[in-house]
Amino acid sequence: MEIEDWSGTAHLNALYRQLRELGLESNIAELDAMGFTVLENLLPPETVLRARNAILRICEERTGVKPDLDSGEGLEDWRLIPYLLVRDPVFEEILMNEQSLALATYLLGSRLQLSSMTCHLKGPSERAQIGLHSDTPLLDPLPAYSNVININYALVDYTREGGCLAIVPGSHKLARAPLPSEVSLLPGQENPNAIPLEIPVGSAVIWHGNTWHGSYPRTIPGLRLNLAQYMARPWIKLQERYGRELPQEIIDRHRGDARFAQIVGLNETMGWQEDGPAFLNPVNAMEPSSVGRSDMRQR
Ligand SMILES: O=C(O)CCC(=O)C(=O)O
Ligand SMILES: [Fe+2]
Repeated sequence: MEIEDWSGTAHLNALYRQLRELGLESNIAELDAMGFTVLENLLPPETVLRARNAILRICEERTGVKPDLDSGEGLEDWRLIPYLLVRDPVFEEILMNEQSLALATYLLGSRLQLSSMTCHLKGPSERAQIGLHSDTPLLDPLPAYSNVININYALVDYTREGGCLAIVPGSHKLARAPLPSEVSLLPGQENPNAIPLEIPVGSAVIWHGNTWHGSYPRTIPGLRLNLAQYMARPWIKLQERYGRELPQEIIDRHRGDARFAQIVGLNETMGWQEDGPAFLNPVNAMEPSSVGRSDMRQR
């Protein structure tokens, strides 16, 4: 059927038409029914390579150790490498991917924001699992709609023995986080409803904020690299500091891009101080060149 400008779905009509044009209608059906969907081969190999190199470089800068991609030497557990957006332009490119953003917007609404961009860098270990959990913080029961979402980019081929992402299909409808007895992905104790996402490098998995997920231990040599682009409705507390904390050179690179400004919270109106919000106090208005250095000057 044709999607028209119906008033009852005013927030959805244009987005639905965009999703259809992008060929993503079955992905939204999968998100609604199963709580997750896969976009195969979304990132070109050259982008994957740049992201991978950047993560290993950042890991070395922060920890003094650069684990070996092929052998895994230097990392016998998993380690979170956070706050990637500000450390290499390749992450800005991935953030603005049209397909994944369209699906994220379907789940979170047009005012979605980036909460964090991290890598769960995993080396060989029998025990280094990330147990099953839901990414929605501090809500019990969980609401039917998504308050947060995650886009998990495979920066190496994902296999079960390689420590790939695990998901429990349909768990978004349970409206609760897993019990301690349901979280394990370790051999012999695995939640029987969990499935491995065995997908080629460059693919992305997107899930509803309630969906139970985690990742298996890596039992073969080498590293498992992901890129977790965690996004939230704007009233959820964000994990990393963007907005006016972003380096000026990143702001300059995206000058005039209203969508980027929205996603990294350059127009964030909350968090004012004694002078109150600028939209109530024109004295606070600043030059456009200071976009991103102030919370509310762009209105
Ligand atoms: O290891 C993984 O890929 C899962 C990461 C995860 O739980 C998350 O990004 O919320
Ligand atoms: Fe998670």
